Amino acid sequence: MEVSRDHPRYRSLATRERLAQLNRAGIVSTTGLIAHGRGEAFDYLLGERTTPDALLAERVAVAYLLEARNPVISVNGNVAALCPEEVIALSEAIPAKIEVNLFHRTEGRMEKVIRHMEEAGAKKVLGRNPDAELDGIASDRAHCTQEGIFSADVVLVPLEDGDRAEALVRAGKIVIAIDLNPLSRTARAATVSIVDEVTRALPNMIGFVRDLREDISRRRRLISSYDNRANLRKTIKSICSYLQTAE
Ligand code: PTJ
Repeated sequence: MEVSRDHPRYRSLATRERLAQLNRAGIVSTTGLIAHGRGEAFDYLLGERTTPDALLAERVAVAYLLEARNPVISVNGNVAALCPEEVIALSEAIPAKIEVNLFHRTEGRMEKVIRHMEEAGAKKVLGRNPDAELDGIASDRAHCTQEGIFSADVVLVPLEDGDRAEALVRAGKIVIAIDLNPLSRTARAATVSIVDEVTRALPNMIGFVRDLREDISRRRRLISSYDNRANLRKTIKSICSYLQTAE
């Protein structure tokens, strides 16, 4: 379906259309469409903007990624569909590895999502040959690579399910979530919870890499002074005050 550029909700409709197309192509799962709708609802409640609390979390997340020994960006169907170029740009800026890890995993879908990332310009995408398994995950998401997620010290997980976020934390990793729902299990479990839309969060983070790359002491100050629980509480308060002022 062609979406008119004059429509007041053009961006939202065009994104939905893209996700629907990539669902037909086997890249986005059907439940990925439902997850997107939930994300849109939370984004409305946030005023469809990046809050100051999200900006702080994005800065702290970049500080962690720059400090990491083996940082990995985990990519699922929705993320591959929404922002492949931004994932690649962030992975090159840090630098961090990219690994595809799917909730609804089939060999065919893994190949399609990995190829989609490669066609967008990714030079190396992990996930084709999983040789390790994370403990404590009932789903196929446990399969991962030794080189990537399994040995990572910092993992960025945009649009994650709660089980794997908790398992990654239990495995001793720093987990950075991007999730529009500040009440989700993922947001509660993560070390840094970025409550922002993924296509707004990643460009901000790419900008922060430039600011923080040379400034080690500022990075460490950001990390040591950050309180994720307090930041999530502020986000929930900003949703409440936005709702009170919205007409
Ligand atoms: O591609 P697969 O098979 O790995 O499946 C991916 C999904 C997203 C279906 C899977 O990871 C899943 O079921 O996730 P959940 O548990 O529905 O969680 C997704 C979270 O991401 C929800 O809390 C949504 O509010 C949030 N979300 C949805 N769209 C966005 C978002 N957060 C940031 N930006 C978005 N665009």
